[in-house]
Amino acid sequence: MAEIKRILVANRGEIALRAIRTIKEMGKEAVAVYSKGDADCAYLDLADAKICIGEAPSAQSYLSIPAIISAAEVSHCDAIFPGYGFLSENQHFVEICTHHNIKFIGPTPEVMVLMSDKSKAKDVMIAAGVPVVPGSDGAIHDIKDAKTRAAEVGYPVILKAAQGGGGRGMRVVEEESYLENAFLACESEAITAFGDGTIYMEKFIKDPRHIEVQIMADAHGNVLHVGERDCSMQRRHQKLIEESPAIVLTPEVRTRLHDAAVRATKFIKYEGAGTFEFLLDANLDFYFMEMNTRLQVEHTVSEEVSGLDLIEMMIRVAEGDKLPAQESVVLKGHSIECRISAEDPVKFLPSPGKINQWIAPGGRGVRIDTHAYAGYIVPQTYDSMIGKLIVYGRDREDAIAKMHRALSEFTVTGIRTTIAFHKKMMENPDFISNNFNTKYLESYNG
Ligand code: MV4
Repeated sequence: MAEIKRILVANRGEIALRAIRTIKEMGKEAVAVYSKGDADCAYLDLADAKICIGEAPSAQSYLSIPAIISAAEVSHCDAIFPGYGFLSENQHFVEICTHHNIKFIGPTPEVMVLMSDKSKAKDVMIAAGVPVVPGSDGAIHDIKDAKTRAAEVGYPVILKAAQGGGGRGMRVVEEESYLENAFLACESEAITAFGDGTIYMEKFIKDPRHIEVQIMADAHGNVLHVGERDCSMQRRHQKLIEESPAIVLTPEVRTRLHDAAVRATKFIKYEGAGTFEFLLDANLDFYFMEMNTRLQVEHTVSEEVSGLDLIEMMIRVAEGDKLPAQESVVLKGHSIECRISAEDPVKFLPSPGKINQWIAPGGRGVRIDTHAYAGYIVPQTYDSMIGKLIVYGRDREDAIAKMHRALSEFTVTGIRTTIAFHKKMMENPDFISNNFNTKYLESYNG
């Protein structure tokens, strides 16, 4: 492994800008790629070069392996930073990068594939000694098998597609009479959506919290955790608010959670940034859910409480550098992130268009990661998230106060945004008292 000099940023929007910033700070060169739908994005001019990679639809640009590889070749990049989404978890892309002598800043394709099969990932976690939800121990083969296993596990159960994840391809089954239909529906949905009808079963955990651990691993077997995040404030499997630390945890449970994630990372010989997602039940028992083999949107709150730049660490690890000791990672204070989307704040329907006015908050403890500005036209082609407002405070109360203050300063006109939703949430007694779980927004009516 050698020094990386020029990095192609294979993504768009706020994360592309976020990566360009770190690359420049490291004294390296950044090459931006853009689709015809993003040609007017101002951040492209912050890169050392920009290359058009195709038409606005992602399939013809950000998801096109030939387009991205060609861009890296013609611009003489020695590495690619994938960001999240798009090609970030595509094993073929990683293999092709390697064939072209371009360093993919992330894990190996083998571990990526292993973690993409949620049923296999679960088996690996059992072998690593990480707690998992009791269930079928591997795939279910037919309805008879499903009935036997559900009787052992106890209703309610949840059927999950092995290739699912992020909430796709799941079915909750309350009692045996619903099992047959649910199994067949889940299987055919999985075949349609993922080309693989493999299904596994788990005991259904009621009203869980979503807690995840940020990890970082180098090529020498050193593994760090960068604390945990509470991402329970979600709507239809879209995270809206994330924070670190998860104050619901006791110090003892927190330590066990971090240890489990580090143990798992070492067991699978992981390299780069990754996240272990856990379900946390009302007894504070945690269970491995899935591993994300990429940097996530909400990595920012972990950066705030640790003072680390996780993209810098990813790049250094890709260069073969050794990670610092766990003891050097000092987690302090509290950070909250609100995802700002071009959406109706009540119905959450996309609201693309031109931003007329953009008055961003600032001041102590306020960070905004966004590629948006006054005059920017939010395209309808891509995800509606246009930025992230992140605050850092002494403790959760201080962070909420800062977030409320920052949201009050934030003025965006021309499009609708989720700013109003977040402002209400910062005044919501359940949010303030940390009394919510992943189901909270299903019954919430503003
Ligand atoms: C579960 C569960 C309850 N019990 N598994 C949703 C995303 C996918 N990764 C797994 N998910 C769940 N798995 C068992 N055994 C509840 C969910 C779940 C959920 C989890 C995290 C955050 C939000 C959620 C919303 C609905 C369901």
